[in-house]
Amino acid sequence: MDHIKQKIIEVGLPNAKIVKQLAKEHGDVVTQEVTLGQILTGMKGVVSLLTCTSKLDPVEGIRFRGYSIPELQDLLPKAHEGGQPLPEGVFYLMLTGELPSKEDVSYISEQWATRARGIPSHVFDVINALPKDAHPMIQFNSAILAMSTESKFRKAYLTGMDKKDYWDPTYEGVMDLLSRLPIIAAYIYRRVFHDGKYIDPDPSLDWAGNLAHMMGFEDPVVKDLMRMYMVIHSDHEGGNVSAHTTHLVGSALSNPYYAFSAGMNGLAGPLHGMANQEVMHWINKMKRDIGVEIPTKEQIADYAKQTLANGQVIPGYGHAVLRKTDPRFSVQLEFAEKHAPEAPYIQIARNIYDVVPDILAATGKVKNPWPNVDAISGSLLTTFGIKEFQIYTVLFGVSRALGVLTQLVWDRLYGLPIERPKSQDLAWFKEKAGIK
Ligand code: CMX
Repeated sequence: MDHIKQKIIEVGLPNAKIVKQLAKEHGDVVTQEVTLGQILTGMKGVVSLLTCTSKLDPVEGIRFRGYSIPELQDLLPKAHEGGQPLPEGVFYLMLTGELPSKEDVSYISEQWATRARGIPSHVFDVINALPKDAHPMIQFNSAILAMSTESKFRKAYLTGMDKKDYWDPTYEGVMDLLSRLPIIAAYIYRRVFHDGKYIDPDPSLDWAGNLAHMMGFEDPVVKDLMRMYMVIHSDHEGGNVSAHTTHLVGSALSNPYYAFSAGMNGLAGPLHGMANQEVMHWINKMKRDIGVEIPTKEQIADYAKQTLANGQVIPGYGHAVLRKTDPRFSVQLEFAEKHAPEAPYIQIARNIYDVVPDILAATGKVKNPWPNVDAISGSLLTTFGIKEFQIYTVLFGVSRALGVLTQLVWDRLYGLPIERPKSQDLAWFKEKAGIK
């Protein structure tokens, strides 16, 4: 048995026992009261999920199995001295709860390079059947669904396996899926934006370095940017739309491809993962409307106020949980300051950061006026040559797979049941509020 599976068994089975014990012997413990307001504003703050891969603190930001992003930059193995951590490392950490060695990370890189070879040809036929101008997320999500013909979970399930072993074929499917996503993403990118001139994977490269290579980027800085992008977007605990959807659909024992593609349909919403594209739309429209290359802070402030007056959101700002600048924003700004501080889009992103929080705070209703991960990711990618912003959410999706699919393995290890919250009609809400 592969050593990662062995590790999952060692760590996972005792925890799975505890989860069962909690549900059975402590099921009547009251954890919190839920208000009408919470139910009607998207269940914010209502603890209703068990997720161990990462935890989001409103002020401090995300921690992966207890480690902050700066800590991970120190502790995870890198492709080269002084570079960014490898996404293989954060995957290992989320999956096993332990920091990986260099060998663990190389093992995962090799596993993914080998498994990537198995994409059936009909997956590319499905992509090619779509119009080239279909949004890349439509192409990406369709390809993921088309790959579910390969589901090892489905095959194992049909043989009538014991439910305590569900996690095993789920893990196999997750490893297959993760290995193939960069190829699918790069294929869509080259199909849509580079006349279908495809570039073969280089099996000697790491997962994210290979993605940059297959997209057509050989600059070591771009490869490092891709590694950072893949690490920081990988997970944001369990309640965000892409994670929660993957979990919910997976709770019906749908195979990992079904569950993940459902999550990706949620990521494609402009309030979630497609905000990175929306930010670039907003910036470019502002440049066009004002007629300058780099709007001043005053021009940005006026434009932001106009956006709000038009009843629109300022993309890249605000968050359902965070109440401070997102550390995923800060780490990207740091990268930009190091490699391209004077690039026009970096100057614009910095100027927006200087003026927009005060404007949002002044509305009195925005709970978090600070930038989230999407406020600068597009500006950074554009600066380094990945200018086609319709691909940004696909890249987010490739990264998010690391977290939500790890969560799915753990859902199956814990034996979590089908999810089924209760709904009520308006009469129930009125009665609770004492409205006649
Ligand atoms: N611009 C304008 N208004 C905003 C705003 C923003 N950036 N962020 C919040 N608001 C508004 C909300 O629309 C809401 O208005 P109404 O009361 O009129 O409906 C009010 O402020 C209160 O909202 P909130 O409780 O602060 O925020 P929510 O938890 O409801 O929503 C989010 C969170 C992210 C959807 C919201 O901040 C937003 O729309 N931001 C812009 C889109 C964005 O960047 N999304 C990416 C988030 C990160 C990710 O998931 O990838």
